[in-house]
Amino acid sequence: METTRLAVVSNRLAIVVEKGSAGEWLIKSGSGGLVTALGPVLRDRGGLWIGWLGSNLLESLDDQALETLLAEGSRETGYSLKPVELTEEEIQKYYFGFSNEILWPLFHDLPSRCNFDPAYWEVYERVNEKFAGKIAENTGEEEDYVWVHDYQLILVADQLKKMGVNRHTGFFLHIPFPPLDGFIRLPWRFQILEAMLQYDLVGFQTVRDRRNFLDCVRMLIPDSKVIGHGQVARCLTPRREVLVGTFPISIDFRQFAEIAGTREVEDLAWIIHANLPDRQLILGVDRLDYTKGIPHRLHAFANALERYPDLRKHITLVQVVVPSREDVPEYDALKREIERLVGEINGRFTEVGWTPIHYIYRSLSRVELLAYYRTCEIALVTPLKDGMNLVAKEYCASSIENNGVLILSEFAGAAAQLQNGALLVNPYDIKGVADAIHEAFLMDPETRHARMEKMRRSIQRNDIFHWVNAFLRAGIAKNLSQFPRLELFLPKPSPKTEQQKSPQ
Ligand code: ADQ
Repeated sequence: METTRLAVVSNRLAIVVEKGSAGEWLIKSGSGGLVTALGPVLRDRGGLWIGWLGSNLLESLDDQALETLLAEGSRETGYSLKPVELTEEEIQKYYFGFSNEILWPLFHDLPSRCNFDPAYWEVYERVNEKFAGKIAENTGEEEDYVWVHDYQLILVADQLKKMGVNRHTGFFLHIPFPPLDGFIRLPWRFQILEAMLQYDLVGFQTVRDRRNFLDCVRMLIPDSKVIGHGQVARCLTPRREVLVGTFPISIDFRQFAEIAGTREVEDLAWIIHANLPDRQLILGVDRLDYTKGIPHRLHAFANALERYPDLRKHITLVQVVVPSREDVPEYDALKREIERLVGEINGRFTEVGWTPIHYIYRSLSRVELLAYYRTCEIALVTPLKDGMNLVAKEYCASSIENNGVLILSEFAGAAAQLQNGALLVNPYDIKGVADAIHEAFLMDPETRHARMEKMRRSIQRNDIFHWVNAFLRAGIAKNLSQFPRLELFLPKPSPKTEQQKSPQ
């Protein structure tokens, strides 16, 4: 296992290329959890990252200048970077089209938002073939393990086979996998399902997602069966044997906890609270996306202010929205809806010295983000559906005094792991979320401490490095022993959310 080289393939490359103030090109390492986790692994065993540079700005760069930039990037990251170039049409139809207008809403159980434009499929296939070509050029059958990431690249293993190229392959889906009823609406359902079965290992975030996938295989592929019930099972179809596993992604817990404890974060956390004094702060942090349930959350917050007058003047919602896909009309409409609701709620409830919602629309620096995590007494993480949701885990890791309360959607992948410490809510249940806000507001320090400690322990044990090792152990070493059984979350009736116990 130790000698196998790793080739990571994702839509975006692990670096960001930007233009500096003097018009020069600058290269920076990507900052997401995946880059942090895979960086050391790629450096240690040697490896490469294949992906799109994510920018059309590069059209103005000649080949020689691009080579120099990538060589510089490789020196900085410690592994090779192999860019896949996409044309404008490919970006529109493969990325904005098939990936973001079909797979994204369908896999998040929002089929009414899908635009099943037939022109998208052809380009999705073509771009996946392009990625497969890049893999074929840069890797070998014996020495490399090819680890493909996410819904943009489902067809890569299939395309490799169509080219007659044999590779050891693994695939990880970062977003949810839908139940059969949703999945079968996809006009290309058989192609997508068959393509997923061309990998040697397919990984999902949760037991729920894997179960949905296996249900689809059982129902749509005759004579298929599943052997084993643990974290990694074998799926047998008449033509293939594929390992199918559950690997909940995580964060670099230690790094978050360490940075949260620095002087810089502490000072900023203090300044934030000093400017919003004598109240508890509830934090919402989301990329601008309709799956994150931001309007539902704002309605729930207004409902809480209306039904629980003790919250007024004693609580402020800090809602941070990170700009994303802004040139897509649907996202622009969502932004306007959020801003209208924030204005309406502030207009309705503001009193002298207190504005209920503090709204921020921009990307935050790491220090700012951690200062908000650290200083807010409550986090409100209520996506309508989410593969995992790293914000929930980052909030807990940064709560180094164990005094934060996490209110978490039942439909976030993180709910299965954090169900013993978080207040779980159904994001569609406006009154239920409002009740949870009030419960969090009143929660005594001992209960907060006990709940947060449980969650932090679990995230620390199952951090991002554990995730990488588990996937590679199953994928490369094919070692299926010692994988614990993972938890599934199922809602139960709770006395706290019974309608008659809360004010009307
Ligand atoms: P995302 O949908 O992007 O990821 P999430 O898991 O919440 O969602 O991660 C968001 C990331 O952005 C976090 O790491 C967070 O620190 C960062 N971020 C948030 N707000 C920020 C801000 N204001 N400024 C700067 N950075 C900010 C997809 C899936 C998820 C899955 C991940 C990983 O949709 O379900 O958890 O992949 O697999």
